[in-house]
Amino acid sequence: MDKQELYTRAKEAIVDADEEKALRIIEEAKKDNFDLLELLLSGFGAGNDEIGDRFDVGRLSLPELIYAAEVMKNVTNTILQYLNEDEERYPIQEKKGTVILATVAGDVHDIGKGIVASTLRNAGFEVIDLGCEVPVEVILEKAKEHNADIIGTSALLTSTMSEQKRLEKLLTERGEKDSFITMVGGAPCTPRWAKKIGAGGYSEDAVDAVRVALELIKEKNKSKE
Ligand code: B12
Repeated sequence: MDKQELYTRAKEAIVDADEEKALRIIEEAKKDNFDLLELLLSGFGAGNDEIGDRFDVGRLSLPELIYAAEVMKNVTNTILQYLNEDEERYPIQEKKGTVILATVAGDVHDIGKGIVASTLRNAGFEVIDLGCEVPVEVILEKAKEHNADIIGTSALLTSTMSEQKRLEKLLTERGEKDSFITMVGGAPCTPRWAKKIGAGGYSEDAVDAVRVALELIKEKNKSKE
């Protein structure tokens, strides 16, 4: 099957909130040995963008958005489960470090964070996923408890991005800025935003998140020498 055709069908399945079709596409892709992570991000992900845009311009109601998002969440979980079982493509790695991940307070969007958790785990990080709507104070407390190397926060709403800034401020106030590497992500975040608030890193997607995390850990270990 043609990759582009597969991605178009994946996008349509999310836009139509057709879970049966979506799961069928995953099985077909698996059988034909397509990269399931890429299918998730570029195929089904494009459907997610489309429903977001339709919601934005009033072509989709909130219940419709919720319904389609539920399909996307199940699709994501199915693919992540397959990826976690795929030891050939993702062999067990030596431990690279510990990451605390959370979606910030006031924000329930957790699909993207879940994907980032999975790619980081497959790359050898121990990931403690605190879920969504997590206050920065709790994030910091957990980071200390687990002696984390990296704190990654996800924000999908322009109104909740300020929590990422609050985390940096809290770290500075407590004199703990050098204790943790911070990474920010979520659709409204940009490298500029990360720089502005003083976060250690930013990445646009779950694949790049691994590259950035590995780089930052390497830098941290070098500065310890
Ligand atoms: C699905 C969805 C929902 C679902 C969420 C379900 C869930 N469990 O996550 C539901 C229906 C619940 C929902 C609710 C709402 N939503 Co909504 N939602 C979306 C939608 C369509 C997709 C988000 C998504 O899952 N994307 C797919 C994932 C894979 O992408 P991602 O999250 O960006 O993650 C990737 C990267 O950003 C990065 N990444 C993510 N996190 C992190 C973290 C780190 C550390 C790193 C390094 C990288 C990283 O890697 C990920 C994988 O590649 C977006 C539109 C869009 N295109 O973003 C709107 C959107 C985010 N929602 C929006 C709105 C307005 C809302 C509501 C306020 C609607 C309402 N009136 O109630 C509520 C808010 C509820 C709340 N308090 O949080 C707006 C936000 C507008 C704004 N500028 O703030 C958007 C942009 C839609 C729009 N165009 O209007 N939503």
